Amino acid sequence: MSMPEVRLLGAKHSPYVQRAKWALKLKGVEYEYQEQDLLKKGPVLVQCNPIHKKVPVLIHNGKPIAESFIIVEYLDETWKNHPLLPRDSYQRAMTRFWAKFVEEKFTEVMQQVVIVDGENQEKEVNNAKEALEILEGELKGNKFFGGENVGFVDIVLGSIISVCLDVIEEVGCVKVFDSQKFSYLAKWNANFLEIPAIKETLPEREHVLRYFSRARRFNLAMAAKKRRVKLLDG
Ligand SMILES: N[C@@H](CCC(=O)N[C@@H](CS)C(=O)NCC(=O)O)C(=O)O
Repeated sequence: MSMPEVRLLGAKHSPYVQRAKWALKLKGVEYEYQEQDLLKKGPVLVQCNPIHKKVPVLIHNGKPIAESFIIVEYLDETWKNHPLLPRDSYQRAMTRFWAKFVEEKFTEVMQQVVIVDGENQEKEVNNAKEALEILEGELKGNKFFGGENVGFVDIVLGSIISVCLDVIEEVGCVKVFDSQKFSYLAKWNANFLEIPAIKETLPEREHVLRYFSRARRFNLAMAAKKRRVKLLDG
């Protein structure tokens, strides 16, 4: 049996995998999806992403590509319909700047919000709100960060706001997003979720919830254990 031209190694809960799924769907690329067990990584994942051993991995004509940003850019360069990054070099650079901003100042901060407690959590919640304020200012009244159509920044931000935010708020018992304060972003989220290719490919909330609940329990237990060891060491 011949191998499909495009394969995606993923995990149901993963916001990073979601980016690749959305880019593939928006471009109408047919692919075979292969769910990976991240607690017991199989040989295909290890071979295809030997450095990080993480998902997503896109395999195109037998050649693997890792890292969600790189995958989305690769898809955009290979399938020209529904462009996700602008053609103009300066606009492209700006798009990359904002995608990097979202990743470092929002996605990574929200990953912390869900696994820490107390003062540390408050600090991270404030950092996340600061990032949202900046994004609210950047979006202004535009429909999407990509203009009239969904683009790279929308996909990156959507993978966390539209997929994980309310789950993180529930699991971490915090409130980060105020839809009155961030009214442009709230409208943006509603517009984003209206797009058929986006809503048809959303992960089930239950998988995302299970993943973040487990991550919180595990990290809080590890932190408590470290505190106990420190106390015993005097
Ligand atoms: N920077 C990577 C992050 C990917 C990532 O963290 N993937 C997680 C799933 S949400 C993973 O594979 N984790 C397995 C592990 O850390 O061992 C990307 O953008 O693709």
